[in-house]
Amino acid sequence: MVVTISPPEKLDKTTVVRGLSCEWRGQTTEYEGQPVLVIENKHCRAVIAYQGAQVLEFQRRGHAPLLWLSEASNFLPKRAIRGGIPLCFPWFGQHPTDPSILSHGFARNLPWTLYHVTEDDSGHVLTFTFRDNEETRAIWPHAFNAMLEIRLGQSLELKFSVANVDKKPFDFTFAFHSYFAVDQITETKVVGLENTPFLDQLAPEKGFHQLERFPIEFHAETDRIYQRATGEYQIVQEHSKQRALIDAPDCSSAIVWNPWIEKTARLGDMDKDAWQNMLCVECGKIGAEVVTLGVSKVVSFTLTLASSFPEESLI
Ligand code: TA6
Repeated sequence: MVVTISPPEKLDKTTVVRGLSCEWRGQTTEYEGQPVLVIENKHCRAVIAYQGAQVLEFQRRGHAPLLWLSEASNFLPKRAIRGGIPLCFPWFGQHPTDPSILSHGFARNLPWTLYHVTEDDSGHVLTFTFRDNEETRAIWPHAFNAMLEIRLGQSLELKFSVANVDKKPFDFTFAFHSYFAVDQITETKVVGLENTPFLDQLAPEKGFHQLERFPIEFHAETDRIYQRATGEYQIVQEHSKQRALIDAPDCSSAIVWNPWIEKTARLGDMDKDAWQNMLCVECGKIGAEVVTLGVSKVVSFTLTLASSFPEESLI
């Protein structure tokens, strides 16, 4: 049975949304000033920040946490939260024309609205919305509606949609900037990007001509952009049997990032050794794979993440 619930206007600290086994924790110390929503159902537990509609935590019952969240992240309003799944939109990386403007766009820095929630036996679907406003138009002069549907069940599914409500077409790039929890980065591999051309952001002069025939291993700072990628990857850990399965069929760009020691120290919102337990495998449309959206057109991109053991397959 599907139950559709429109969240109450005013939520105080412990409001239980009718019919939903979730609890609004509001301004608890736990996430230092950032309002978050904690959802618990028979399949999983998840935490979502209203800022950026950012999934901060996801854990399937009986599994280890899938996502990594920096214990040193700041949760100040409008500051990017380090961890979970930030949504980079409407540009990935540096601003197209002005490098002094926010890296990775503004969607992750601003509050989204919880539009509605559905609940059925397979879990919950939370729908968040975000639309252009004076602040966004000042740095990106376009009218748009964005929506993020987050399905919380045995797997975590995100569907990001953008509608062009402007009078002219516009271009954007975007990425699901997912942070995965790993036991030890030096004993972790990424499978699925073999023989895919990549740009090493640490040696951009080499261009998109680099290829690797084997799964990616980590022995130093890694920051790579892949194009014409399949969208289907696995994170495999030597000791833990648990794998992370990633499926983003509409995303032909992939980014693989680990800041290692020095960059971690420079970032300032990660503990000194935290680089050993996190890995970003991101999916989107970036660089030359920019999206051009016509007037009154809508485009959607999906991402499905799951933790899985070899004997199980979810995707
Ligand atoms: O996705 C990889 C990357 O672009 C890296 O170059 C690194 O800067 C990372 O994103 C983090 O960016 P942020 O703006 O969150 O500090």
